[in-house]
Amino acid sequence: MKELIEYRRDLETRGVTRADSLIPKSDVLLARDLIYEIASDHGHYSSNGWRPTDGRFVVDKPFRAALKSLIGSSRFPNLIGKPLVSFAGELVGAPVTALPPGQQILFTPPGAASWSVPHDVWHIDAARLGPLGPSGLQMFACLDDLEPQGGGTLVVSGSHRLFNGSDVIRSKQLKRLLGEKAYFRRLFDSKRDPITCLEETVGADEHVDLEVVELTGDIGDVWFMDLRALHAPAPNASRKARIMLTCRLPRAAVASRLLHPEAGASD
Ligand SMILES: O=C(O)CCC(=O)C(=O)O
Repeated sequence: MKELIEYRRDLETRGVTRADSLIPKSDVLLARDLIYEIASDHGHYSSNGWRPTDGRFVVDKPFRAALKSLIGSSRFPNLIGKPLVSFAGELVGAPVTALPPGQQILFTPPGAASWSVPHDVWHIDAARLGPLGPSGLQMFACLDDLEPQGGGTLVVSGSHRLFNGSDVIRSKQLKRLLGEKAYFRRLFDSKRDPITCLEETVGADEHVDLEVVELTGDIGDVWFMDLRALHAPAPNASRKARIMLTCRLPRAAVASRLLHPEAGASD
């Protein structure tokens, strides 16, 4: 484990940090095996491995519904327990709370013909809160080993530091503002050459270093991302499914405002 100060420095400068082996392996294996079981019932997984799917980020509806009901069932362990929530609070420097619906499974089947940085699915999940300051964190836990180009979420490191003025800014509006900057104009350009190597994404806007970071890691590792950071799903060009668990962990003081960002915006 790194020192708390190092995680905090990463979050401040880059908007993402990874805490290795944060969730006990026995809990993660329990969750992972339940997902494998459902995947196997739905024909996605067998003794031959994972069945490839050639669509982009596609998961069939019955399987998606089965995952949703699994996570809502008492069989599935709560991986966002007190120790993790209080660790996230220490990273933020204020109490955080798990935003409904709590823990969610992110699943991407393998089989994408190629891997490249998308141009069109970048977003933030919750509006920027202007004068209320940073909203908190989103966590992404690896429920299985996750290699590069294996479907891990992509984050523009440094993007959380841009456009933190006095206004509430929603995702669409933020993308429009960012799109006026050269770095993001290229990232969002549907006609650009495919970016297949993350080194090609290293850049800057004024004094903010920018770079696309791919969330990869070993089973039990947990990424924390500043909720203001621009991020996107990615194709899975590996031979195994991408299985992560996510949960939004806003500062308790602004959690209700995140759900209703315009309420009291002029307070
Ligand atoms: O990796 C993914 O599937 C994307 C996750 C995402 O965009 C989100 O949770 O908001």
